Amino acid sequence: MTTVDHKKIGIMYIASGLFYLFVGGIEALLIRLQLIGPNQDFVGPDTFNQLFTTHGTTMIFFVAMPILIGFMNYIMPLQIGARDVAFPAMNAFSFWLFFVGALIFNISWFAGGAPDGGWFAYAPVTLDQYSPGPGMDFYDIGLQISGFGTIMGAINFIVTIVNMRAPGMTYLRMPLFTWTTFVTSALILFAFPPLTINLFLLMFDRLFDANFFNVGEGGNVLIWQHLFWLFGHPEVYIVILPAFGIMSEVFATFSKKRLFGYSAMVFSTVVIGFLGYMVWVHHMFTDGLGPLVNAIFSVSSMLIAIPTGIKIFNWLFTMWGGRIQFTTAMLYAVGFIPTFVMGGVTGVMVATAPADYQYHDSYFVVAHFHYVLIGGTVFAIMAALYYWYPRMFNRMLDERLGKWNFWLTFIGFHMIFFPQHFLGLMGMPRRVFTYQEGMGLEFWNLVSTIGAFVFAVGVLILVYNIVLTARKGKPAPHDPWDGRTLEWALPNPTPVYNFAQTPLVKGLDSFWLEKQAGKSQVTAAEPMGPIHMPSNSYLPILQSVVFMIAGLAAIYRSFGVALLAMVVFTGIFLAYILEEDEGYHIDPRDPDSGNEGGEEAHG
Ligand code: HEM
Ligand SMILES: [Cu+2]
Repeated sequence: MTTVDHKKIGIMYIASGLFYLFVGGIEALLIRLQLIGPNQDFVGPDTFNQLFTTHGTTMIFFVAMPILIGFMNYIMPLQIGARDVAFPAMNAFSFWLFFVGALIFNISWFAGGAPDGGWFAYAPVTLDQYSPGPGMDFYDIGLQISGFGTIMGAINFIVTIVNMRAPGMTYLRMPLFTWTTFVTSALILFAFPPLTINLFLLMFDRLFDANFFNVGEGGNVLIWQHLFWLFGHPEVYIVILPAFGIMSEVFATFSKKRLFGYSAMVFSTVVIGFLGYMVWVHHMFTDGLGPLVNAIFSVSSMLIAIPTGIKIFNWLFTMWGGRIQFTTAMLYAVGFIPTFVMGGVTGVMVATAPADYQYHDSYFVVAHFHYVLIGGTVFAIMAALYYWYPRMFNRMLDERLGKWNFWLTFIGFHMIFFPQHFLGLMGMPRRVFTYQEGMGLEFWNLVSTIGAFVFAVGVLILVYNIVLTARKGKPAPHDPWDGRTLEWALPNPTPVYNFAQTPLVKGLDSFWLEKQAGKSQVTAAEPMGPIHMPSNSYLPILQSVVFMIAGLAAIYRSFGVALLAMVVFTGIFLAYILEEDEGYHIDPRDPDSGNEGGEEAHG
């Protein structure tokens, strides 16, 4: 818990994310049970509102983001030949802020009611007049705290990639996963501040009776929507770009070919990142902003289909003529293509402003974004787990269980969400806790709920696979997939200092190049010698806990306590800055110097 090692922090992120996947998954199953047939009162309207709000928020902020950030933490420094991220202690602090933020958000279930204003928390519905309980305060404070962690994490990754690449690792030799980490971090850096500002204004409205969103007093609710989607749309690219990165690695590795159109892939990543900022109003077509505004945002949204199409074709061409191995990771990558393309097609449909008056706030939109979020992000997370597991835990996940895992989640997924397109077109609105008999909605809702349980069984198989592997999995070789990038050049278990000698990079897919040249190791760029390591620290966790106390105190309106906690927080911060800590040195020639990483084998 005091660690500052990027690899352990990465695993902590992934483990927390998987835990919340469980929480968010239960919420989803409860939602589907409520909708299994017409006029049900399984959970009732109030709980239903809380369920869809916490489900959405949890899945985006506490599942998709931390798991992807976990992989970035573990893998990206290895791919660029670095020994850690640029600011290891700040990295730990980022993790603990995320952790306590997620905790605050979820405590709400046991402390007076969960938030119920939707993941987008539209004002004025979320002002205290209309959402009286503490629920939206938990949302507001929880997301602010975890958001600070995310922003710091992004800065850390950007500095790492700019400054800490091994000699020879030029920008256009960076693996695609590193590239997408880079662009995603830039997106976070620009997208999270609007959210933070919004949450801050909402906090003032709720806690201190300010009137930013109170129309009666001259406030403006459109501001919330603009700032939210100025964050919210880039956010969807924040969770899809790293997924594209993962898929690119998996396609190249299991086709035994260099990624087709590497530079086009990099270019389209950057273009998608940029365009991600130009389209936020497509979430607001029905606000009545006028035909010109709608037309501009319609066109800019559709433009995104172009770089995305480039990517799809490059992945297909990577497979073309390759020696394809259908491992579980590759199955997820292949299954991702048609699934994600369908999500993209419905994306262009909802981006057609006049048509969106019909689709908006219907189940059609729910189908759209689950096709991209599950078919894209979740499938990529699954692929990444199977692909990088041997690197992270020294064990191979069982491939036979992996196939079950894939097919059940793949079939279950389409069973849940394909019918939702029809439900939407038949007029079933989102976020409504029930529907009447005789409107033709019964059958597809039933199919959808059954699909949810098929999907859940698929995920449980993954859990079983992880438990089984921890108990009796065989030790993995250090390069089980005949990998192409630097992370596979390291011994297993990964030494604490990563590379005993910083590698010299000679081209794209540098480990592959060395193997082609008949070598089993990468060329070193420095002589063997002692390595400087940062010390562990308990301050990041302590500081985060103090911040959590401040947050909870604010939610309970004990402003004195909150203020005191913030003073302590600042005190710790100063103590940390003033503390003189030189770290320590490790000599890789010493036989058991790298073994500390071995503890991770047990999960
Ligand atoms: C070609 C690409 C895409 C286009 C043109 C597009 C367009 C749209 C539009 C117009 C909406 C608003 C629909 C409405 O509320 O009536 C929407 C909603 C949404 N999209 Fe996409 N989208 C695309 C790709 C993606 C991707 C890649 C993701 C995520 C990985 C995503 C996630 C979402 C989410 C979460 C919502 C719902 C937000 C909410 O109302 O709660 N979209 N999309
Ligand atoms: Cu959008």
